[in-house]
Amino acid sequence: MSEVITIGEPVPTFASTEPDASLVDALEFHKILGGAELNVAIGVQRLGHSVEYISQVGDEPLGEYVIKTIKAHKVGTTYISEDPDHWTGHQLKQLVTKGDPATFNYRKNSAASHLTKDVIEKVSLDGVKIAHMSGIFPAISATAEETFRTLLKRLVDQNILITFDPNLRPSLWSSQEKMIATINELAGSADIVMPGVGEGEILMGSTDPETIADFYLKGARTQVVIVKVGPAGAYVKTKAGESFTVAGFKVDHVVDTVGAGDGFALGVITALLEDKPLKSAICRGNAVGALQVQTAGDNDGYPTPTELAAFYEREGVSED
Ligand code: KDG
Repeated sequence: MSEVITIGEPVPTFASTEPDASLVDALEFHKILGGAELNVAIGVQRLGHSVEYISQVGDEPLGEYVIKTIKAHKVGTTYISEDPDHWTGHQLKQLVTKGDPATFNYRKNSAASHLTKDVIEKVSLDGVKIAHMSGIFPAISATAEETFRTLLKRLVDQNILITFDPNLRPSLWSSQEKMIATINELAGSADIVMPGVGEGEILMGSTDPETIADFYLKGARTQVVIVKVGPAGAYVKTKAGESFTVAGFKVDHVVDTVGAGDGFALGVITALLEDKPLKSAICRGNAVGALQVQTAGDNDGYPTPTELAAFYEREGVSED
């Protein structure tokens, strides 16, 4: 039994250690583990909550590395299968001194892209309070999309609270039209939708947080839309008509932006698990995002409860 469940593709990443070298020219890399939904799972666990991660890896060294690392993070591995016929998807990542790093995915035909829906029937949802879903898994193959939809249906049928992060990865989709149509449709099954303002522009053509929120609030199940507006924090609107902005934290030195959105999601999720009000949950989302961008690695900055409390103290902010 776990409080949180998520499904995704783990992404062993070869991260360049040469500042601003292109992925072509960089010669030295170190191996880290990312994957948006896995990042969320790692951070949820670090903040003291139990979580299961559904996925599939190859029966080769990268697959073994993934399972070993996930176990070390104490994230549940009950629903991670091994596929003897396909390799674990992976990625190259640039090291940049400014802006977002370039990445390149080796994920076509990966083990996770062959995860079939029969695994979902075996998943126990007993005790699950929140399911975190993102737009990446349905992008990686038709099989993965079917598996994702099978899980989504079970979650909806059992009335489990669903958070959804569009997590746009255009290079993984067969076309931009398919990406937009699928993500906008899937979002309607989530209780809480968390797009970034830049994603809103691509998905529904506006950079105005309220317009983006109104668009996703039309979703059948959606009760809350949280639009991430980068360092400015997040704009929130609920189906009941309440709206507010929660300011972000100022970060003097950004080391790596990757994993900030996942940090935001896990901050919101863990605060909701602790019955915090929505405003406090958004504040925690902003805090975890701010901590994450100050470290290298896709999930290294996610805090323990003690580290989170120390951050709030330094900032002179109270979550409640
Ligand atoms: O959100 C962070 C992820 O982007 C990263 O850890 C790996 O690119 C990745 C992905 O698509 O999951």
